[in-house]
Amino acid sequence: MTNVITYGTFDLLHKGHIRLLERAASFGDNLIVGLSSDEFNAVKGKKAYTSFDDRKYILESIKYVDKVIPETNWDQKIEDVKKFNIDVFVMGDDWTGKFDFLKEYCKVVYLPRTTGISTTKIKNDLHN
Ligand code: C2G
Repeated sequence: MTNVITYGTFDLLHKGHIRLLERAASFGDNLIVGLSSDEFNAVKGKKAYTSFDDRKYILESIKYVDKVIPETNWDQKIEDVKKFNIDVFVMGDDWTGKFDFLKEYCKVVYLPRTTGISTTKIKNDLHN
């Protein structure tokens, strides 16, 4: 069994998120999502509209997602890769290079982001 992991906030879920999850899932048999906690979002300088519990509930309903774990800090990835026997780590290419330290433990893949959509764009468009 090939295990895949990715991380994110996944707020105001949109096509870009789903396409990332779909492509990440295609690299293996199980996809685990490290979902940023509300507290960790504050560390990332983000404030999600939807609570962690509700974002978790939504992600767990997606057919590409097998397990959702909390992401509470920047430093848990190596431990997660070992704990869940991860073979492939996947992120959007806005993170290219940032997680290359994981190459010692698993395959690291950065996928092209979906253009034209983002949570920030949704918020801005709705505000204006
Ligand atoms: N994404 C994408 N296309 C978009 C928007 C997002 O492919 N139009 C991808 C991002 O590149 C990321 C994932 O969807 O891989 C989740 O995006 P965010 O929720 O914005 O995640 P982020 O805040 O970047 O958190 O430790 C890693 C961080 O938790 C990543």
